[in-house]
Amino acid sequence: MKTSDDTHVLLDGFPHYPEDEMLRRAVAFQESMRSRRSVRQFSDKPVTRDIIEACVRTAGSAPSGANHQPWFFACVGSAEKKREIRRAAEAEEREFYSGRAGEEWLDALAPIGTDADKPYMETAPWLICIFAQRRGGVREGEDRKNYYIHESVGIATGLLIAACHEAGLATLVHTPNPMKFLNTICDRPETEKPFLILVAGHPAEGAMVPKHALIKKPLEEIAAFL
Ligand code: IYR
Repeated sequence: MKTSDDTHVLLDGFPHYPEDEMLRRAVAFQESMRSRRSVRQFSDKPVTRDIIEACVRTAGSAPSGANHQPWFFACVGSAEKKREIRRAAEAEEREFYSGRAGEEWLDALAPIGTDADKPYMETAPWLICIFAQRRGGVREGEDRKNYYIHESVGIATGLLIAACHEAGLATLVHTPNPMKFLNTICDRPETEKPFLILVAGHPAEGAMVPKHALIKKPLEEIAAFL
């Protein structure tokens, strides 16, 4: 085992719980996440920036390839920018729904009931535009190759969604394709690839969710213990 030296420190602050407490916490988190839904009807009720900042800090704590943290979260709250993003996204979505998607894909989406109209992109208080960085490094200004970029940004996004849910924020993963317009609107360099948009806010009163999304595979179907 490593001992403390110039490059390592002792694992500090890691929580240790009695076994019954471990199970209680695991089940409590599972219960909490069980009420997470992808929401497509948002309220315009504001959400303060400090709540979003805390959630993004959680996302930024994710493990990543060589700890390069190859992500950037452009948190868009300005009405004009949200409108610009909605316009550009809807233009792509119109192409998608009117042919680009193909029959099989549209068939798979039918039970969710989505279409090219995305009014919630303006109604929701925040659009968190997530970018993946091909190059970077640990320290500001570094220009090194990044590794496992999609895995890393995917993990960070998962933590962000969980953090939002814990804070009482509804979210929607939105991926218009292509999303290159986000670089211009969010003022991000060409070397960054838009990963997805996370819509965040309070759900609208009376918001509906598709029954299809309530079907979750049982443990036996998603896991094996070998
Ligand atoms: N981006 C489109 C289409 C879409 C695709 C998948 I896969 C979904 O799970 C949901 C929607 C849209 O947002 O409508």
